[in-house]
Amino acid sequence: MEGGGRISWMKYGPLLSLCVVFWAVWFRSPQNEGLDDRLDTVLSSLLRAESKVGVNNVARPKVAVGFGGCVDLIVDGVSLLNKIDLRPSDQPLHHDYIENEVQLAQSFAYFFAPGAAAERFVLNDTLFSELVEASRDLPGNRWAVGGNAPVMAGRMATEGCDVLLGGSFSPDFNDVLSQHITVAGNVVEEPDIHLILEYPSGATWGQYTSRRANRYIVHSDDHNPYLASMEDFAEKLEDFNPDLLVVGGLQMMDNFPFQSGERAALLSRLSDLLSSSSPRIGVHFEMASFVEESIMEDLLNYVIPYADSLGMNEQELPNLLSLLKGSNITVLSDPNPRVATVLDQMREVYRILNQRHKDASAESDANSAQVKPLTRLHVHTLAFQAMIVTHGSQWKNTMSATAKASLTANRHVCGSNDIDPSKARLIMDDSFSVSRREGSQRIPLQETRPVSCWDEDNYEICVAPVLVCTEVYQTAGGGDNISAAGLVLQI
Ligand SMILES: *[C@@H]1O[C@H](CO)[C@@H](O)[C@H](O)[C@H]1NC(C)=O
Ligand SMILES: *[C@@H]1O[C@H](CO)[C@@H](O)[C@H](O)[C@H]1NC(C)=O
Ligand SMILES: CC(=O)N[C@H]1CO[C@H](CO)[C@@H](O)[C@@H]1O
Repeated sequence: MEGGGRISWMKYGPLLSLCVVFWAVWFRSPQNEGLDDRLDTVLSSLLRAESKVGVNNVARPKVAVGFGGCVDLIVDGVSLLNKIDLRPSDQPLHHDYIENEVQLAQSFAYFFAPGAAAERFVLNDTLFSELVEASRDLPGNRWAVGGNAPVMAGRMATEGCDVLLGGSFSPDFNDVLSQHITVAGNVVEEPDIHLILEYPSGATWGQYTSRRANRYIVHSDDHNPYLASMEDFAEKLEDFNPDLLVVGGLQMMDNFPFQSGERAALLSRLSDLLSSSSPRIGVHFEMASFVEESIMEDLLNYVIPYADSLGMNEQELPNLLSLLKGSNITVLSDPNPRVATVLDQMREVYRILNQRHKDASAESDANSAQVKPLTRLHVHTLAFQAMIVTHGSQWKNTMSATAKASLTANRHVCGSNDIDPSKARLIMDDSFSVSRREGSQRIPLQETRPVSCWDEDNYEICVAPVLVCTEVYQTAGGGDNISAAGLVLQI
């Protein structure tokens, strides 16, 4: 597919240069002012939508979040590869996991050019340590609390929740967590390290140029795949009595060399935990970059049937959908999908999962494990946020939550709580079609009411444009911050 990409570049190169010139001229013209006004209006309208409802700060909502966590070492991806002298591979290839440098170069090249988020297990300890060592003294590197669960927990604590966090951390890790977070799990001496190779839009590595900012993550965890904190978490859960239970971080089990049956046993234990929690408690599952087909099957059996709510990005949505339709995993999808495409995929995931729920409930008797219908689906993309929420379900304030998710995307990627319109850009079109079906309604993007919500079937859909950050501080952890921010207004 890369070959195809190059050919079209050659063919359309001259046309493209012309467009770039136009673009540059246009941006220097007075029209630019109109554009700035528009952005300012969208920003102030989103802020207004976000502040319409607040988190209840008196009785702080209680959220339990599992599992695991790590220390993120964040580096500029291309600088790291250059430092270890890894030459760009002329064979971009997908690998389920990474065993050597050649595979790393091929896998990185595969995702870097389109700018698609990816996360891979490194089976080779020597290679992983070499990468970490090389990153330690790379200029501009940063260490941060990482892992889906701690990031979501952190965001929720910041937004006014009390959090029970399931994970095994080192003592100094515990010290940097918010005072509103209580940890359930063991203490470990050596935390797992995740190496985050960030790259901005337009970065080059040999013959490759990235089409959007994103990151490629490598890890080689010893602790996280075993969900070691689960028992302690389950025990503390009863007393904690949360309003919401959030599960993430399960991708650390993807392609991990488990003993036979080990993973299924862990996930089966998790499914007991989820199904035995009070039906009153909402359960949210945050998807991630999964490539192993059997673990996706396990998720469909052990986790997703017990979740009321799912969160995912534009790569994870088509991946889940294709599996639900009986096809193979999709490793790479369009990193900049249109609204209509995403909404159609969301409707289908919603329909199939709820049909499965109906079938499962019809088969089982009243005493069997409590499977739940899907009542909330949140998809975060670079250009927009989209949510489906079932009418009459427990989820409140969908419009404001979508606005908050959208603002959080900019806050996270720019690394600042205050949004600077001069570092933002609207990339969603002036109007969008609600479906790819012919004759579908088009909805204009109104600057003064940027979040569009409408009813369909038995649910409401809301779509909000993202003020895409143009001076990227960090993309990793974005989905977790965004998902968590959306959830806090809905409980
Ligand atoms: C693991 O990585 C090291 C360092 O890059 C390399 O020398 C070794 O050949 C790799 N092992 C395997 C099994 O590929
Ligand atoms: C889909 O998966 C099956 C079974 O794992 C495999 O044999 C087949 O080659 C895959 N097809 C594609 C198009 O990747
Ligand atoms: C860059 C950014 O704002 N990310 C935030 C995501 O959430 C974690 C946990 O709350 C924060 O520490 C990060 O600052």
